[in-house]
Amino acid sequence: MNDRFLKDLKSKDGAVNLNLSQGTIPGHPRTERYLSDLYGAFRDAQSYELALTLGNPLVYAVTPIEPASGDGQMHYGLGVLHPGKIGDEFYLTKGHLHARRSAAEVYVGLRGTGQMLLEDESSGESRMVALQENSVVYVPSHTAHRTVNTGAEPLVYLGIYPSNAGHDYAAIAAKNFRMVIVERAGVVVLEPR
Ligand code: S6P
Ligand code: ZN
Repeated sequence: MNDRFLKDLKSKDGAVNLNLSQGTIPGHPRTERYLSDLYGAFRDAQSYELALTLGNPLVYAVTPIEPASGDGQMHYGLGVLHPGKIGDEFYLTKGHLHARRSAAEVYVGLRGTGQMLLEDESSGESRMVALQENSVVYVPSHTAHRTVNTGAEPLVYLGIYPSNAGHDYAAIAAKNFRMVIVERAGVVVLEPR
């Protein structure tokens, strides 16, 4: 009997149920990221410092589900990224590369409107791809990825990845993303940092 089968037997129906209005998975702990956790992520440092003097809101939370680990196993996480802006930049996630660079990931949009900022590690080439309800975004291997909420309601999504992908936040903290996603005259655009 493998781990997964044992866990399924312990839950009522073998399924994990998402609460899309809250962006939570009832019964599972989540990791919360507040504005103060996003030091250095926004281009506009002055607006970031000013916003922090007014409060420290929850920007996003992730509920990871790790049924089993090891070769061939999968993990996934439910993300909820709240709407908001710092200057003209939309609320965003820290972003990361996978510690195991060959690990790709599939994002499934469940609610809200946003973009994924994707940056190829070796060429630095960037693009934004819409992430919204019923859309699927493939994050290739060797690609830094950050989620951005460009809408007025919470952006809720699943990220599904190999169990051994790991997270490398240090590489992003050291040099950040090359581009930012901002609003210009009501239009969401990609601009150089
Ligand atoms: C994990 C996956 C997502 C992110 C989530 C939060 O590989 O990409 O579940 O963890 O979007 O972003 P971050 O950059 O804080 O992990
Ligand atoms: Zn990832």
